[in-house]
Amino acid sequence: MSLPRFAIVGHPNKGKSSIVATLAEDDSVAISSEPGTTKNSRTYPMRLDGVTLYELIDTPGFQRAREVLAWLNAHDRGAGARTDVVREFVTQHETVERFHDECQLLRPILDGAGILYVVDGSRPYGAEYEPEMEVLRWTGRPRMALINMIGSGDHVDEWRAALSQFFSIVRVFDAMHADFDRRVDLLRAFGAIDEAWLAPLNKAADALAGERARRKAQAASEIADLMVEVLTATETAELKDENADPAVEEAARTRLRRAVSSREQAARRTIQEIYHHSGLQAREAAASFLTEDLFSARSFSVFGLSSTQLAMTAAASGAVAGGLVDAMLGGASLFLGAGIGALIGATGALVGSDRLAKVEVLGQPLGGYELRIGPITDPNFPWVMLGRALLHARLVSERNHARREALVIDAERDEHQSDAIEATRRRTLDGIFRTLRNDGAIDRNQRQRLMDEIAALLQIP
Ligand SMILES: Nc1nc2c(ncn2[C@@H]2O[C@H](COP(=O)(O)OP(=O)(O)OP(=O)(O)O)[C@@H](O)[C@H]2O)c(=O)[nH]1
Ligand SMILES: [Mg+2]
Repeated sequence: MSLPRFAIVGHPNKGKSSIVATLAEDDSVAISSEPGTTKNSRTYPMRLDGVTLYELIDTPGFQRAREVLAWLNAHDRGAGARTDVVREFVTQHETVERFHDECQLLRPILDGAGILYVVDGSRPYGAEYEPEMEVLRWTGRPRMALINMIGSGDHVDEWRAALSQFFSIVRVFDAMHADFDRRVDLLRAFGAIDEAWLAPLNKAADALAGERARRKAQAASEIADLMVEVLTATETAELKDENADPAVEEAARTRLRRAVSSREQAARRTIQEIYHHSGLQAREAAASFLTEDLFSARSFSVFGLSSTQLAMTAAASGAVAGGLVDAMLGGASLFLGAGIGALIGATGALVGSDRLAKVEVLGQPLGGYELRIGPITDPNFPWVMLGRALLHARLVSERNHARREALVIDAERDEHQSDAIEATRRRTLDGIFRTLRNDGAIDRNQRQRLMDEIAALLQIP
């Protein structure tokens, strides 16, 4: 079975590379508003589990289509020989600088790639595109036209009329926003114009659908691991005697906060890798809620539960007594939600760090004393952690690989995001969080339930 290969061709600066990035799920493809960004053809495979499903070939834009067409016409030997004439053109001009771009884009087509011709439907159609389409017709290869919408104008109808003179299939395809279903549709449509690729492209479409479900399960599993680890995290420090040393305690507290934050970062990287967005880390915006310090009052107010919901969840799951025990043991208050409310004015302030985590001084079997900080007992902490992880995973899963701007989320108007979690789910999760906090572990069934609840909350199809 031959591997489906597509050459993405067209005028310079019309979104060819953006379409390659989208269809190959590759966020490393060079894209810019500067015409002539792509200088040479390059193949990007779409791989799943080490198997290549199809290949996309990014190409430079046409520069001298009119001259190429004139040459082809001058050498015409009838319809049956046109592919050969195009091949002769490329062979004779491959080292000629002025036809560099044309040879680069025609070569993969002559070598068997299908054609995806890209135009910008937000700009008017013009006769200057005709030589390009005519040259492509001369190759005799299966071809489809894609109308990409870069700006706000709408010239789709005139484009459709012109393109259908040269292409049997014409589609509007938004390079930057095409979601999963649109991409799969496009693959299946191409299968319809090239019989040899019908089976492999349908297989690729099915593999992508399976992959989507697998990624969601992987993301939920990673977030479940994150929750288990951060809710049981502790730090220890040696003490000179049985009296807690405030400086030692503060240092240990800082280490605990840092450890939890870096575990969160690691989970984000894992999720970005799952969704083929490894390049995203470098593009995280500074002024985003996702980069807000995990322990800041603002982070707690945006992602956590409101004090009312915190109290109701605890009451509903019979945790009031437990909460009071927590409060006595660890100094955390069940109603800290209310305290956080009061802190919100002080943006950037860390949530009452003296109340955040359990503090114990432990005698050591071989003598001496140890200070232990953690686990974090603040009842809102799991909701903040979960809320941040869910939002990040959702944004990453939806993100198109042609986007080059930072991952930003303005959640300012969306306070207490965890309040939106449905009551029964919240009760289930609350039970799991409390087990983790109190026992330092959960059993396999609870781990599975935690993962299932997270998968349901991810809102990823
Ligand atoms: N808003 C919007 N912008 C787009 C879309 N597709 C491409 N662009 C932008 O258009 C510009 C050109 O995109 P590229 O994908 O680099 O275009 P190209 O055809 O590969 O360009 P060359 O390699 O220079 O021929 C970039 O700034 C893209 O971000 C789209 O669907 N919507
Ligand atoms: Mg390009």
